[in-house]
This record gives sequence, structure tokens and C-alpha cells, in this order.
Amino acid sequence: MSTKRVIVDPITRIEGHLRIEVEVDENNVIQDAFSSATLWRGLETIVKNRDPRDAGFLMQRICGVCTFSHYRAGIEAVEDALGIVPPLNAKLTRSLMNQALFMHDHVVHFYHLHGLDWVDVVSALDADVAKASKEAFKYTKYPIATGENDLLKVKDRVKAFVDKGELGPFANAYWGHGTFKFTPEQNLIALSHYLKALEVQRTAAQLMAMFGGKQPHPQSLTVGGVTCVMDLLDPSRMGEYLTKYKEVANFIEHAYYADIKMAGGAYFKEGSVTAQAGTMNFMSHQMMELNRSEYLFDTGIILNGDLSKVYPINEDLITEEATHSWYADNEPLHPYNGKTNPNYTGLKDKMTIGPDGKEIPSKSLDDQGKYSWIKSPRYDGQVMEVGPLSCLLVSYAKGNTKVKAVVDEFLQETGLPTEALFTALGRTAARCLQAMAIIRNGMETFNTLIENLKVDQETCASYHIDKDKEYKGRFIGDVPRGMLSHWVRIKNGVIENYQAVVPSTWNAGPTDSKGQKGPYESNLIGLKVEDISKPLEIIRIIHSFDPCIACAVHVMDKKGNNLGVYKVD
Ligand code: NFE
Ligand code: MG
Repeated sequence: MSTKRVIVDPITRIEGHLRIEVEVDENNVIQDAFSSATLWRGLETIVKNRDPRDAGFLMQRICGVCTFSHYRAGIEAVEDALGIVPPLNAKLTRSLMNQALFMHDHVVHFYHLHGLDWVDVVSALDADVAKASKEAFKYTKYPIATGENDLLKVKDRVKAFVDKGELGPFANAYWGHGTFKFTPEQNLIALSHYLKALEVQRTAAQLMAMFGGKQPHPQSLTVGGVTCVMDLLDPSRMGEYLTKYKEVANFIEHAYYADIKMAGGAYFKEGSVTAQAGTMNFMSHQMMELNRSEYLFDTGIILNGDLSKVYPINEDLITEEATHSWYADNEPLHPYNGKTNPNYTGLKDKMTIGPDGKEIPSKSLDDQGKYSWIKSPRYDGQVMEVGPLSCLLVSYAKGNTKVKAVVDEFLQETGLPTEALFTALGRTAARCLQAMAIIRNGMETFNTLIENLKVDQETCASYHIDKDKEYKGRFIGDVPRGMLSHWVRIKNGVIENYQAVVPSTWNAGPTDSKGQKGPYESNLIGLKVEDISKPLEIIRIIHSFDPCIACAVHVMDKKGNNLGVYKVD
């Protein structure tokens, strides 16, 4: 069978540098796929020999998106190593900051990073404004930014772009692609929410900054607790948090969730987003403290999509290997013993055919050898998908009533079967449903904090680091893109070894020594691409994972050639 190689590099609207290469057959069905991170960041190496109290501050520089996640992970890994239990006020404050991060992250993901895979912006110009305004009521009783005047203004704004021949932020997309399924009216509704979400994400960022001092890269967590004492004790500050929280929650419920239901209806027959997930193993770790002892989301593993059984996580069975990654040590290692010694072996020369149909000498991934800066994490030797979908499935299968209520409501309102969750559509919906579970329950965290502050103002535990002792500890918990873990060893009072195993590493990692493909790769195999010069289906699947490649490879840049060119050989 003859195959052609298609290269998509870079995948845009993500954090970091990601390259996807696929082999398609004569019917444009993907036969094989390779996921490559083309950038390496040496954060795990940078923290070695540093004071463990600085781990959080340094590790949060892994990423510009989930800075809080790595900050907290660095702080809590060290707390775990030193046996420190932070006071309840600190735990709950961290949980509130975490909730704000999830709310921000998922809104930005759906509208600004992934939305244009679902919304045909140019088609919105054909919308009947009155019809669109009515349509919005199908998905919520209280639509946002979809009054006739709102929609007219949105249409005029976009029309001005189109008339000038400059689509600005909407340029270089695949408008008119055959796999777009919204009506012009639905496109206009979602486009209006895209613009509104630019404002709402600012409010969500303010929520994070309120306790964090700033955003991104907050500064108020410290080993033992939090330092934002004056904010916690200031009623007007807490009131402001509440007001802004409700503003963001309102948008999530009446715009984001409404649009996800609209997408469920419009796209449930679009094969490129409703094919069964390539990896049917899902792993998630509990997080989001609601009170003294309860978490919103649960821990566990689902194997082969079987929701009748949830397996516990044995942390000793987590490994990372580098058979196809640009590091020297190939063998699977537990993160406490992980190694990060770069070994870049380059790309392979190949003749490829450019968009004009002519053969050109080019560079391609060495898929028989090493081809990514991302390692391949495995659990008990098996591939795992992590992320909001895994989180919801684990909590759902465990009978978590708070999560079940949200998921069942979604399935009931859209008429989608449970199997629809195990798809790219389900993965995209899961981020919204996770945000819904947060806004429906997050006030419990806030109220518990307020009540506790009346009787207990402790915000930081005291501790002592014994220089003659050796310590090891870890943080493990779900962050917006899935299960994150940080592993630290401390010796002579400094960090001896540090490893971060990050959500996008689990999902974007390359094939392992047994030939098992990473989740990005396996989710592309079998996908039919309508037009290989416009590989929207590939981008849509990859975006459904919300890639963060800076996180995944944790400062040099080794980009491949011909960036931004689609090549065929
Ligand atoms: Ni850089 Fe992250 C999240 C972490 S990466 S965004 O969420 O950890 O997958
Ligand atoms: Mg790592």
C-alpha cells in the first residue's frame, strides 16, 4: 500500500512547539502517526542542588499557562518530603486558586484555542440575527451576548475584517471546510461568545491574582502554607472574589456549557470527532478540596473503557522511558530515579512533495529512532490518557454524585449516549463539564474557608530541614490538562533529583519500546482527512487534548525545517 506523509508543524493555538507527522493511504485515511515536541526545557535539571524551598518558584517557570499547577506541585512535593501538613486555611486557599485556574483554562481552551476547529467564522456572516438570537434560547434560559443587537455588532466587526481582506486573528484557518457542522446562526452565537470570553478570561485571571499576588506566576504559596494573610482577613477582598467568581461561573453555565450542548447536537454525526478514542485507558488523581476531608474529583484508573471497575493507582508503577525520545537513557525509570540527559539525534533527510506537487528534499522525523523531546510515561507498562475526560470517567464510575449529576444532565439534555464521552467530542465536552462541576460545588470551599477563618487564622505550618537527613516526596493530582506529578529527593539540605511527569507528557509522548503509541498518536490512526492540504480533522483531534508542550518537555530550541509547511511524499 502506498502512503503519503503529511507534516503539520507547528500546531498553532497551543502552548509550545508541537509537530505531527502522519502517513495517509490513497483514501486519506491515517495509517500511522508520530507526535514530536521540537523544544526542550531543562527545568528538572535547573532545580538540582537548589534549596528545596525554591522548588515551587522555579518549577512554575515550566509553563506560562498552568504556572500555579507547577508552583503548587513544587511546594507540595517538598512538603510531602518533609512531612509538613499545611493548615486548613492554606489548603482551602490553594483550592480556590486552583478552581479559578480551571475556570480560566477551560474557557480559554474552548473559545480561543479550540473554538475555531468547531466554529466557521466566515459562515457567521450569513446568519439571520433574529433567528440566531432565538436559537440561543435552545441551550439555556439565560443566554449571554446573543441579543439581536449584540449579534449585529459581532457580525459588523467580523464583516469589517472580511471586507478589508484581513481576517486578523481569524486568518489562515480553513473556513468553509466540509467538516464544520454549525449553521450560520450557531456559528454567530459561538463567535459572539469567543469575543465575550476574552473579557471573562480576564476576570478569571483576576480571581487567581487576588490570592496569588499576580497572574501568571503567582507568589503567595510557600512551603508550609500561604502568605496572602491580609487578603484572607479582608472582608472586601473576599467579597470581590465572590463577585468575580459568580461572573465567571455565569459565563461558564450560560455561554460555555450552552455552546457545548449546541456542539453535541451539531457534531454527533461528524465521524472525525465521534470515533472511539485511540487509548481507552484513563487515569486521574483526586484534587480540588471542598472542605476538611472531601475532594471534588476522585482517584483511579479505567482500563479498556470499562466503567464497571475502577482500579486504584499504585504510584510505584509509574515510569518514563526514552526509547523514541531525545535522551540518553532509554530504559523505563520510576520518576524518583528518572534521568534527563539530552541526546538530540536530528531529523532524517527525505524527498517530500510540497503543496505544489513537486518533490523537494526535506527533513522528517526519524520514526524508527528518536523523534521527540517528550518522554513516554507509562503506568504498569500501559499507555494512559489523562485529562478532564479521564477525571470525569473515573469519578463517574466511582459513583461520585457531584460529578454524576453534571455528566448525566449533559447526556440527558443532548440525547448523547455514554459512549459519546469516549471521543474527541467527549474530551472537549469533558473540560466544560469539569468546569460545571467546579462552579456547582466550589462555593463549599469558599464558605468552609470563611467559617474556619472566624475561629482559626493559621496560614502556615512551621518546619525544620535536617541537613543530615535524606528525604523524598511527591505531589500528585489532576491539573487542567490531567494528572500531574512532581517527585523530589533532598540530600544535604538541597535537591538531589527532581522529576516532573506532566499531563501533556502522558498524552503527547511518543511510541514506547513495545510499539505502544502515545494517546495523540493512537487517536489519529484511522482518521479520514477530507483534504490533506487542510488537515482540520488532525488539528481538531490534537486540540481536544489542549496540548501544552512547554509543560510536557520541561533552553534550547531545535525546531525542524520547513516550519508551517504541509508536505506530501
Ligand atoms: Ni503548561 Fe499543564 C496543565 C501541567 S500541561 S499547561 O494543565 O502540569 O499538560
Ligand atoms: Mg519530566
